[in-house]
Amino acid sequence: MTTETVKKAANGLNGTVTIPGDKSISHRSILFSSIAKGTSRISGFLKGQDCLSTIACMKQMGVKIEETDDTITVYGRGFEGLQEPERVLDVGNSGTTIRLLTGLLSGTSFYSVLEGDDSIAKRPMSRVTKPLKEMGALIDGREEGNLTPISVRGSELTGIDYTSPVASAQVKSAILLAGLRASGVTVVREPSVSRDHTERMLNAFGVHVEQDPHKGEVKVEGGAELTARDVEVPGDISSAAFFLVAACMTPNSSLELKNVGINPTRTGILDVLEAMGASLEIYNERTETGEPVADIRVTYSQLKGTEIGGELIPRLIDEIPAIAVLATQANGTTVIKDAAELKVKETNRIDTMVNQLKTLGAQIEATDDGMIIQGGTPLLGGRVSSFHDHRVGMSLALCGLLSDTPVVVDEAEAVDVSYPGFFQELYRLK
Ligand code: SPQ
Repeated sequence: MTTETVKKAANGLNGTVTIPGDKSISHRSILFSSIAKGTSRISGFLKGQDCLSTIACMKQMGVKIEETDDTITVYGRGFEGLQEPERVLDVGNSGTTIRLLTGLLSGTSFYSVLEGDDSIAKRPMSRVTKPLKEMGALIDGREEGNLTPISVRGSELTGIDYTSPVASAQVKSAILLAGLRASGVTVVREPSVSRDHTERMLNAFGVHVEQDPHKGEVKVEGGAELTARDVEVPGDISSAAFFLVAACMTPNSSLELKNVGINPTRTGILDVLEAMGASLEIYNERTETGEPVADIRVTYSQLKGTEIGGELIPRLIDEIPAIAVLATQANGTTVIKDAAELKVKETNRIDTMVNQLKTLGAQIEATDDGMIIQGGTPLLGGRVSSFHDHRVGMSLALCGLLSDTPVVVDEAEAVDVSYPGFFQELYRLK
């Protein structure tokens, strides 16, 4: 177990941070280039544990993938080029890997088994296995296919018209990946629009995905083939979030965040920061492999509490732990609702954040679908744990920037899942 100690940043945080590659887009770049025909070169790839798990799984299926310091080269041989893995596919801590792979494996001609770590063993899989079974997929697992290990025997699939009860990019993507191998058309509808990296990247690989964001609907036709192409992965706004929050709440701070993905399905945190009165400048806007990217300047200012819910939630779901920390420092109360999905992440992020923040002096209460945070509360030093949840670990670390005595974060190695080098970067900016 690794422990990190974060001390007060009396002079604020200042400097430039180049944001590491987007985790969601990095996963998809490996999956899609593996089933495409031809060679794809991926730059800006996030070498976090989760994305390395996706690479390891695809290699087990016979895909040749070469890694150098700044490029990943994938030699795709088409969907038919995938081979039956000899051993269980280990997804580590990655929900994205297991959910998207289950969809992709459903339409193969072979047998495979997926499992991961203790956290993956608790995360619900029926949200993807249920619709996939409706398409004809032969899937099993504990609790009738809800829990790992998950076995998939590849089979003939038929397109479906599926209305998902949750706004989830993992559900949508798993069904679309199966839809590529199914006969007929596959339609996925969701209550509000989740991140659309799968749709954008499939389009970039030559597959026509029809999107109607007003209806929350996407459509793909079976049989479409992917053509290899080079991919530039933008920086992850979910990683930038920790520095956005750090600068907003630590007096004397001003940070320049370079290379931040600003896909509108992910920028809920920017909307919230603006509503709270943050000082943000977004500039140098450009597009990389169909994804909007920009640089952001963020400067300390006194913020006010806000209410977060509804369609905003899928656009900032992974940033809620960091927003909860920020809300302790705003004037007034912040209410986060409609976020029950937080309960099925790497940990139950409502309970973990509420319990851990309370030990640091925060006035925060859990609700059924979110939390209520009283602002203007001084944070205290103390010992907390990430509970093996990368976003919890990084969010709690930010509290140490303000507390008079240090915040000690146990199980700090969890951050390697999405942001290797996070603590070094945080210490460098003081
Ligand atoms: O991959 P994993 O473990 O599910 O990662 C998380 C995270 O915090 O990094 C969630 F725990 O991000 C998900 C995100 O919450 C990544 C993701 C994707 O790449 O498609 C989509 C979201 O999950 P969901 O369940 O809403 O589809």
